[in-house]
Parts: sequence; C-alpha cells; structure tokens
Amino acid sequence: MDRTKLRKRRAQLGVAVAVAASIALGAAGVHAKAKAKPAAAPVPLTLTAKEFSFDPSTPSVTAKRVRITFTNSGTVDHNLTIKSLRVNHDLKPGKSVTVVVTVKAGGSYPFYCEYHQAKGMTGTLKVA
Ligand SMILES: [Cu+2]
Repeated sequence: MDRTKLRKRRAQLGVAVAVAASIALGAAGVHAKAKAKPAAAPVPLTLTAKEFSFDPSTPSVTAKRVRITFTNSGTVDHNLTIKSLRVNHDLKPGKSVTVVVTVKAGGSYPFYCEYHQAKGMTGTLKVA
C-alpha cells in the first residue's frame, strides 16, 4: 500500500468510527428514555358552566395532574380562568374543551368565569 492509499484508508476508517459512535449514543439515549419513570396519568375532572355558576364549584382531587373537561351547558358564552395555573378558556354554549393542568403543590386554586365573576360565577379547585 502506498502513502496515498493509506491516507485514504485512514479517512474511511475515521468515518466508520464516527458512525459507530453516533449509533452507540443513539442507543444509549433510547435506553435512558425507556428507563425514565412514565408521568402519572392525569385524574379526570368534569366542570360544567351555566348561568351563573360552576358545577361542582369546589371540586377536589387527590392528584397533581388533572384533566379538566370544561363544558358550557348554559345559553351564553362562559369562560374558565384559573389564573395561578395559566388557564383561560372561552366557551360557546354547548361546547366542551379539555385542559390538562399540573400543579406544583397541594392547596386551593380559585377559578372563575371572566364575564360573570361579579355574579358569583366562581369556584375553588382543591388539590390534596
Ligand atoms: Cu360565565
């Protein structure tokens, strides 16, 4: 083998090593992901709005991830605002929306309808 051929061979070997290394890294990434603890499934909570209240108005859950199905069974537009959880959804009559919230700590999370808060359309989500 002359010098030129040898240099070419080294270059090819370098590419092969780089490819093998990236495959190994990729495999390690997949392995780490598979080992990670899966996030707990959120607990379901149904919240219904009408004129002019939420049902239930003081729901309580025992998990920190909650899937809220918010339904407007009234005849006017309503809204669900949970300021501390950055939730703000307008909802037309007869419509539903699902939001998943994650709270950092147990406690009380006040919510209200932006349009009818003054009419007492408020509630509190209690997280154990
Ligand atoms: Cu409302």
